[in-house]
Amino acid sequence: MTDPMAPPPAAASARTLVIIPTYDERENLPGVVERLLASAPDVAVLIADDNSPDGTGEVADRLAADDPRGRITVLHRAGKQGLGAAYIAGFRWGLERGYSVLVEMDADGSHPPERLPAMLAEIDAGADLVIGSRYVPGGSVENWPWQRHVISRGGNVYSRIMLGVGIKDITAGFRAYRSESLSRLDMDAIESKGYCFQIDMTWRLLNTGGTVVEVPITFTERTVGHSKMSESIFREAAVNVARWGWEKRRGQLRSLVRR
Ligand SMILES: Nc1nc2c(ncn2[C@@H]2O[C@H](COP(=O)(O)OP(=O)(O)O)[C@@H](O)[C@H]2O)c(=O)[nH]1
Ligand SMILES: [Mg+2]
Repeated sequence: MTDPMAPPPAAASARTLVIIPTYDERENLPGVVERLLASAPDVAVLIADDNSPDGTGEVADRLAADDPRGRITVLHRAGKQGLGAAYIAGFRWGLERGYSVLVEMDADGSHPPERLPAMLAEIDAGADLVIGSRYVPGGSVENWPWQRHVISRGGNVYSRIMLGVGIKDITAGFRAYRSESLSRLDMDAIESKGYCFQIDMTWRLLNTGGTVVEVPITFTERTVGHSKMSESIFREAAVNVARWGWEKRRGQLRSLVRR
């Protein structure tokens, strides 16, 4: 029998770790962390810095020291190893410490932390992965040149067709994962570095039976610093997505032939 005096079970969102990877974001980071803690005061924050040459690591240390509630930790990593590696290190750190929800958020201000409570509500409602989506009704992108729109939209349409999934914004980087579902994925096998990391994680989650919900956000391109998006990142995504789509269809064909 349950103890009538026991407190009600805490919402999953009460044990949330927000992981913020940084590389040369000293001017952006303080404002983003301030907005985040104003929108979701009970979360813990892990800043994963790859020894940024501009001193972002020290800025992060100062933010951690100045937070009266001790909510901020800094993971100092040896050097630039890409977004995917920083997130995997952050996920491991969070899983070891028993957080029930792990959130990915950029440091450049493009992901609105004000939408995090709506995203965490979907985790509480049962989703395994919640994507802060630019391409569902109510979502949008601000301050992008037309070329960037074409690449992002094109990448999503390409992934939908190749992988045969209905997710509108599979490359999005503002996400919340239920830890239980994340811990089932073989993170050692992930080699994707750039955007592909987001697609890779989603694809693995779907293949383990996980559910995905998209919550609309307004994505606002950074005004300070520069994007680390490059042609090699783009190529990595194009090649891997084609390969995963092919492997899936080959598997389907084989099982048809066997029948
Ligand atoms: N730790 C770490 N963070 C990175 C690395 N590359 C990018 N980031 C961070 O990942 C986030 C997204 O990167 P950004 O350059 O804005 O990519 P974009 O939004 O796709 O243009 C930002 O917070 C970056 O500082 C990296 O190699 N290591
Ligand atoms: Mg960005």
